[in-house]
Amino acid sequence: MTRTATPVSLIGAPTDVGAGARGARLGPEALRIAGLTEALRGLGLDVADRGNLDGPPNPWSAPVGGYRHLDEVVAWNRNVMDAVAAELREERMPILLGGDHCLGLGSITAVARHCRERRKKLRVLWLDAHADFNTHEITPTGNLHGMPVACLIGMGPPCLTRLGGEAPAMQVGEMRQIGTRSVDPGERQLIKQLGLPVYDMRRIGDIGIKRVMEEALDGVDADTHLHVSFDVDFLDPSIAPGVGTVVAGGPNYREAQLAMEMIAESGCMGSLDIVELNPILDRDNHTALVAIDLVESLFGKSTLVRA
Ligand code: EXY
Ligand code: MN
Ligand code: MN
Ligand code: MN
Repeated sequence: MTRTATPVSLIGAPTDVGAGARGARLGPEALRIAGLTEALRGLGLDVADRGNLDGPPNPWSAPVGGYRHLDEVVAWNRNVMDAVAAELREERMPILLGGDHCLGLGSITAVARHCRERRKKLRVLWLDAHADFNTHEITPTGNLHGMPVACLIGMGPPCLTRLGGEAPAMQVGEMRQIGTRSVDPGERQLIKQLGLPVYDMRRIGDIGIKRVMEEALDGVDADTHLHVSFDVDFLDPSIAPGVGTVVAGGPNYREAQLAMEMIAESGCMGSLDIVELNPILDRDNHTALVAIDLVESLFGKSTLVRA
């Protein structure tokens, strides 16, 4: 099966300013050392590595007004948004290498604006153990990697919700959360109140990952830009221990791979985040290797052999 060389661009964002543990800042290098570029080139992709973005250091200080490191998170997300937007303008697929998941705000703000400009529909698949749907009033930690989804749909300070110039960056109905299994009380209430589409692990247990992915991808067509925000803690910790906020009871390798294969078969993925990899908590870079394996399935590796 010959593949046109889809142009993809790696963007490193070495920061953990939004996280509750330090170490995700080493994620971009861990992915490069684990062979991400070679793996994607091996699938016939045209890979450009744009290197690492710059941004303020992690002050490692206490929350102020319910936010930890707000100014630093804004600065990093602005840089991420600009870098992702530049690749989309070049018709290249941005692959953001985190870094913690607060960066999903800048990445998806750029993608949503691109979709508006190109009159494309947007669908975001948020693969994550967590809902990341906290606000400063209800957060248990003040860590902004637990808030990007709330900010994206317009709940948060203007410096975050209007990063791309207008709020909300996206509609709640454009989001599908998959793999959720750790939700705070305040988040649970907000999810119900706003109708955030969540396919949690209980739903996956009830109907299976295949049916969940069919539903989550329902309506995704050639006019849709599909953004995948892959928080590596989506995976069960037994296969991906190197993350900052492990939660037992996640998808096993084959379930995760089937999810990636179905995304690949949609042919609509236009951008990707790979976040929350924390090499400090990993062993022998194992989690980076597993993440790359699954990203290869996102680009059709494990289904190439199908007739
Ligand atoms: N819900 C908890 C909080 O808001 O602090 C934990 C959030 C973890 C977020 C990680 C990135 O997915
Ligand atoms: Mn495009
Ligand atoms: Mn997350
Ligand atoms: Mn998570």
